[in-house]
Amino acid sequence: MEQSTVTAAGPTPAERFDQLIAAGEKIEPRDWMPEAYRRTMIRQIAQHAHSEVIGQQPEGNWITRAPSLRRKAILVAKVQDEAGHGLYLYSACETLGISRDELNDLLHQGRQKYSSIFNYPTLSWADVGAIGWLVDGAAIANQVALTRTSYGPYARAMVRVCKEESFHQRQGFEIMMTLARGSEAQREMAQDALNRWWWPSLAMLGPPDEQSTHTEQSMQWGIKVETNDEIRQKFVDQTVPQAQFLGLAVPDPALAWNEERGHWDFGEIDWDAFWEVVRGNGPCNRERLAHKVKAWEDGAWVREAALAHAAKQEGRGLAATA
Ligand code: BYC
Repeated sequence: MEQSTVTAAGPTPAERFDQLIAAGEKIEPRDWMPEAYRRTMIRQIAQHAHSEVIGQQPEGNWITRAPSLRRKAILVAKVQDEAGHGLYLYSACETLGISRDELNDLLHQGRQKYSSIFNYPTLSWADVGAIGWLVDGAAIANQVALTRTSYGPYARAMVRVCKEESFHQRQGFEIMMTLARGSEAQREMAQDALNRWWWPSLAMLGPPDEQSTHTEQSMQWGIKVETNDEIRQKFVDQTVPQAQFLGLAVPDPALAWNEERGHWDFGEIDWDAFWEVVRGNGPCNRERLAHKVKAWEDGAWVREAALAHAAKQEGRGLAATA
């Protein structure tokens, strides 16, 4: 039988990439991707991983002073979860061809960012509640959207992270509820924490769409499936009724239900203050980064010992199979 000589040329790697994006399918590490897509993914996943790791510090500050054994056990578990999220995310980032050591170096040299929100101090126990309720709440609003992001390893990491973040958000809300229903001093502490964390939590979702440098391209590539402003609106809509339930006042005189839009209207965010924090001039930027670098340096002997142990085990395994 005569062999067919028709060898239909398949799509080029670039066409295949566009087809996968258009079909809403995932890009996997083995797939060809434009260099700018790879760079954007590394930037965003690294920033996310660094945020999870540095994000341990503000709440970690209260582990030794948690008001009961139960609260302490919950907080230790929550902070450990955040470290775990950082580890999944560094692994996802490594699939793009960059090592964890390189990512740490970039953070320590100030060449990669972490979220603005972790540059504020935790002044009272109520801040632990406010972080769980508002910061984890905002993070979930963003991350639920990211479960549909186009890069497979990142999307899958987000599914798992979101499950844990939902629990974190509930434990924060429960702390706030206990304080809001407690003594007058406790209620004031909860209100004070809401006053200080509300605006930074809204800003953490990124600059307004018209000032966002990456949104347009990231939407085209399916990296982002919702814009910063869309996610911010969702977060406000779901959080305002929760504040009302707690009997606490959202610190925004412009906050009003808009019947026509079916959304809460809210006031102007102070974007100059946000950019100051992003540029490194927030209340705790220097302290957070210095602590991170010190922890990395102090842990060098542990990493060296683990590597030496792994090499020894491998040597033994080889000897046994020889
Ligand atoms: N802070 O064009 P845009 C957690 C930068 S941790 C600092 O909108 P993009 C938790 C942005 O990088 C979870 N910088 O950017 C842990 C860009 O500058 P570069 C944290 C910010 O990437 C422990 C420039 O502004 N979540 O839940 O399209 C305890 C223009 O912005 C920030 C994530 O990391 C900011 N807030 O969109 C408790 C989510 N916002 O890079 C809780 C993953 C913007 O060009 N990240 N910038 O120099 C994302 O989804 C997106 O990167 C963003 C920004 C929505 C944040």
